[in-house]
Amino acid sequence: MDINNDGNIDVLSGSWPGEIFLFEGAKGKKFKAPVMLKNKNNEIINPGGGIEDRSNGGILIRGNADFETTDEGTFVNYHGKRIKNTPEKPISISGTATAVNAVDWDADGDYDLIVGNISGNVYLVPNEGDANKYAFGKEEQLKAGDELLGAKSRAGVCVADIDGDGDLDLLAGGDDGSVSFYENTGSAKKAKLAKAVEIIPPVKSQYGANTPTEPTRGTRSKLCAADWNGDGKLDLLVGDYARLKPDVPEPSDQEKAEHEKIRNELKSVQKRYSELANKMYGSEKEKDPAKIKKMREEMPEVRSKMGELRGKLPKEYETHGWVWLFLQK
Ligand SMILES: [Ca+2]
Ligand SMILES: [Ca+2]
Ligand SMILES: [Ca+2]
Ligand SMILES: [Ca+2]
Repeated sequence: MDINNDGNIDVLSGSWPGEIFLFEGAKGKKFKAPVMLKNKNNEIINPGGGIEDRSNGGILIRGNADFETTDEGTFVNYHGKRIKNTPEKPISISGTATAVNAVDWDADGDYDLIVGNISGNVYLVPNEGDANKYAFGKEEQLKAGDELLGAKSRAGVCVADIDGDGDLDLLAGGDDGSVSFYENTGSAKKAKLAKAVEIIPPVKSQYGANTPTEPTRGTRSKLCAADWNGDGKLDLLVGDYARLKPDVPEPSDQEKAEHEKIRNELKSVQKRYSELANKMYGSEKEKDPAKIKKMREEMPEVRSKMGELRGKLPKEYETHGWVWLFLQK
């Protein structure tokens, strides 16, 4: 899609924190460094994200935020703000896991954004500018039927005219691997989505000894509609998050004994890690600055040791992102 109509294709991406990243196209099929997309009030767009005061007295930030530990304490940097983490107001950080589509939702000639997030909510971010210069307005949550659209969590949205009647419909992939269809029963200029119809069923995740040995459909469906076989009907490509048992020979008895030893060592290192984390950030907070300084030095060593030991153990599973093709009948 060319979001600013300058003849260069641009790329938009949702993210785990939830901000929408624009990779603006430049000449020669190059892309500029990504920037977080802002609305016309100069606010960074992250539907469902932001700062929330929690009932336990703490603060939850859903978005692109980082902890920074200094001698003055721990801070969180978020959208240019610096917030102190205190025992009275502890800060936690999470994300909204957005998936974004740029489509002309109201058929007025410019790209609007349709954004799904981890809560299963789907938002319209209307473009109140024009095809050459976007200016995004306030997001609004879409409805399906007469109620707010509440897809299954991790709404992997895809907007396209699925039924070929001239208006844009919505598809939402779910955390459970399912795909739901929301037919547009309004018009191209004024969309009205019907209630969800599940068109691809959920999958059952298999763990441990049941981890699949062949590629098997996974969870967190992410969608793309395209006419794959050129019959005039849009087909569906579904990306996933799946597990697969690694194709490696059974370890020998000697290897098994060695693995057991490593697992035990790993357990004790993990225990030390929890102790440190608890004393640095958790309920048993250490007050002595000298001790805190020492722990801050030990933490990365312990973390790196855990990584080293894990690397020596055989993997129980590999994660994959398969892509599945569903042809429209
Ligand atoms: Ca462009
Ligand atoms: Ca539009
Ligand atoms: Ca349609
Ligand atoms: Ca087709």
